[in-house]
Amino acid sequence: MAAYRPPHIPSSEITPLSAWLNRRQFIAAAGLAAGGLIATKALGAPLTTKPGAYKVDEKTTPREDVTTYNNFYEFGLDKGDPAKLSGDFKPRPWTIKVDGMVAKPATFDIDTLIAEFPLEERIYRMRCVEAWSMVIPWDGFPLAALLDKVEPLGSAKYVAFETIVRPSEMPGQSGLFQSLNWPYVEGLRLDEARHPLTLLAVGLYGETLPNQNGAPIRLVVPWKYGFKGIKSIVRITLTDQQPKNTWQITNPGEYGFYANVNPEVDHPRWSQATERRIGEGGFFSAGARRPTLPFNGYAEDVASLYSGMDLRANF
Ligand SMILES: Nc1nc2c(c(=O)[nH]1)N[C@H]1C(S)=C(S)[C@@H](COP(=O)(O)O)O[C@H]1N2
Ligand SMILES: [Mo]
Repeated sequence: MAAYRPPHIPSSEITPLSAWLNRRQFIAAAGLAAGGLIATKALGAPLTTKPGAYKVDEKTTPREDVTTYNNFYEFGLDKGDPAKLSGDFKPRPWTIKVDGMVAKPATFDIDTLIAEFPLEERIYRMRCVEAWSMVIPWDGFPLAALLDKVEPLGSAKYVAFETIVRPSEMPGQSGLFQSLNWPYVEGLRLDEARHPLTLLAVGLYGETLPNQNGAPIRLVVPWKYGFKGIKSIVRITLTDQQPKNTWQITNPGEYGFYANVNPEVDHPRWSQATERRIGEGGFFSAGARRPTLPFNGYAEDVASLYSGMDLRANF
């Protein structure tokens, strides 16, 4: 990727990619999205979950904000696009293939998994790399439970994830201008993937996951920046090579593999020291700013995973 000079726009107001694109391309893409279909918002079915062990003692972000302020480039670049343009997406039937360095590779039907694993509600802080945050009541099961079923081999060191490619239902994948390379991909170290905080979410606010939030199944890693939470997962592969992630591929100078929330390491174009809590502070206000916590407030649980590592070099 050639060296990139960022434009001088207030960084709090732009998404990383819209800043990264040249303005002409961005306007063309926005035009395509505006001419696209406007979907009606369908509510998911209620889920039966039990209260999980993990809870944040902070006000939850209103459901309206959680489901209308999204990043999901398969449905467009603007935060409002996923809610507006994901109505044609069909999250069922759905299978996930789990393969690679495992003793028992298998393809799982999503509803069979949901029936098999007891669902837990966990209230997690989510912190995006653009310095906004939410507190979301997720419903899901630990990723470790699924990994156990396929029996990772001793040689497996990392877990790679892949989002579905379905341009017929995802306007961001079918337009003339393609924002990212599809499929969207992500990765974790195996010990991060097995950590009890790492969740495969299938719902929020007690209902089946809305399309715009990553239906039918998405990753939530609460101590990392939001982009690690890959949506609409169709494949999970155990490997001995550190997987690349989409934002790192798109802009390697700005996004790394680890992406642990770290107020001391700034993004090259903005500070990561504070965050704006979505849904607080009123419509015309920038929202209440609060200091960002190391590991997004989960340091006690996860800091030991990185002992001895230089967290500036491994951003
Ligand atoms: N497949 C896919 N997954 C994705 C993204 C995306 O564009 N495509 N965006 C990521 C980013 S940058 C963030 S901040 C979170 C947003 O999740 P939310 O919309 O549920 O808040 O999803 C992540 N997962
Ligand atoms: Mo993000």
